[in-house]
Amino acid sequence: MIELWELRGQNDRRYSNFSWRTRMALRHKGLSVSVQPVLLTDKASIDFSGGKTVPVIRDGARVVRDSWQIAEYLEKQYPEQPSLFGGDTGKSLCQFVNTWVDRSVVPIAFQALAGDAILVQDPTDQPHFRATVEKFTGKSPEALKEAQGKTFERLLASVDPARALLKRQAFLGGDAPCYADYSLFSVFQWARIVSPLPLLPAGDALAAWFGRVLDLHDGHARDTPAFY
Ligand SMILES: N[C@@H](CCC(=O)N[C@@H](CS)C(=O)NCC(=O)O)C(=O)O
Repeated sequence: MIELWELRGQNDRRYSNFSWRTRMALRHKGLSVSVQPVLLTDKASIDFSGGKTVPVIRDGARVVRDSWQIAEYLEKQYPEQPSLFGGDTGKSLCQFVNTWVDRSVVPIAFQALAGDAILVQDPTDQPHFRATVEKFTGKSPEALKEAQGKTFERLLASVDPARALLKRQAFLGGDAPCYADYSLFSVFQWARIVSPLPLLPAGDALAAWFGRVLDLHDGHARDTPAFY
């Protein structure tokens, strides 16, 4: 059985967006998982990985960290299970989407959600997170929360290329989901888990797609502590 290390917050909230990419990839592959929740500041528990971030997986003797590296590992190690990428061309395009999400979407989402995220974290983790937020944004979580309305607008505008595609097809992967769907999904799942203010307006093509991804794999992603 594969073990997955991910973050836990108050009331068992599993709020790591990168870990949701891995959770969905593992489900997509139909692999059994044993989840090991850790605190953001509990670096000792993931020391064996050689890094300081989650997700981390251990599959027998193999330890892999970084959500993209994990996706590549799963695709290579379990080729007989449903494909995450759909071949070499699909893999390149999934990597493009993953990088677009990391570089163009996550930085805005971080500003949009930091003010709420700190409130659902374990109190032990809050000073570390506050310092991270101030280092990367130059603002406090409370100041970011005050600007949340405007930042939500920027976030929704940043994902317009995905919206345009999802008006025409069910998933970024086409009729069925691929890893690109999980990359983008992780941002909206993060919002749903940490923020009481719904991010996607009803009627947005992304809202319908988000609902479809929540329903995948027996509603795996729906079935987690979240605000809506
Ligand atoms: N590129 C990494 C990023 C992982 C990452 O930044 N994870 C966050 C949680 S969502 C983390 O563990 N941060 C540690 C910290 O802030 O101390 C991946 O894709 O796995």
